[in-house]
Amino acid sequence: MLLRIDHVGIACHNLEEKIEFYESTFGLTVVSREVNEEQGVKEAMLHVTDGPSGASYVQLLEPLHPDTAVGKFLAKRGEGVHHIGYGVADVTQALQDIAAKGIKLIDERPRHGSMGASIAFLHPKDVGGVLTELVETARL
Ligand code: MC0
Repeated sequence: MLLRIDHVGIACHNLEEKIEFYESTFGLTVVSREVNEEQGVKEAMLHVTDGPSGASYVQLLEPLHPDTAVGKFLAKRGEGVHHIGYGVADVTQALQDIAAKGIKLIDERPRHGSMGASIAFLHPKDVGGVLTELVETARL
């Protein structure tokens, strides 16, 4: 069901500073920047590698307001890994299959994600404390 690690989502206070860190330390390149009002984030995708089932990225996330998923996470835990995003071929089908195993979904239906992807989150309480995202890459 899981094709690859699509991205690692990292919560930060200052997106521009963190982009500069990942560029200068690891030589990564920003391939997309977006503001996602629904998710309450300003984010950047930095390309890591391409594999047979698609690309992998580091996703840097700065909250738009304190009262957002990432804002609350930063207040409670500080900067660090916020979620793992796995690539799937069909996010609606994957959600159905995972729900049938009794795992709590945050999203019953896919939402709009970075770079036109369809995304859905699974609750961290049912995934060993890991906020888990399913990502169906946009078709070109
Ligand atoms: C909260 N918890 C986490 C967590 N966030 N555990 C692991 N990883 C995280 N990132 C835990 C808390 O520690 C707490 O545990 C419990 O979940 C409830 O947390 P809360 O602070 O009371 O917050 P809630 O319940 O209001 O919301 C938590 C929840 C929320 C995960 C449901 O953050 C959510 O819906 N997230 C999905 C959307 C999201 O994260 N969007 C931002 C990225 P205790 O033990 O204290 O009860 S958007 C994105 O990434 C898009 C743009 C994309 O990829 O394309």
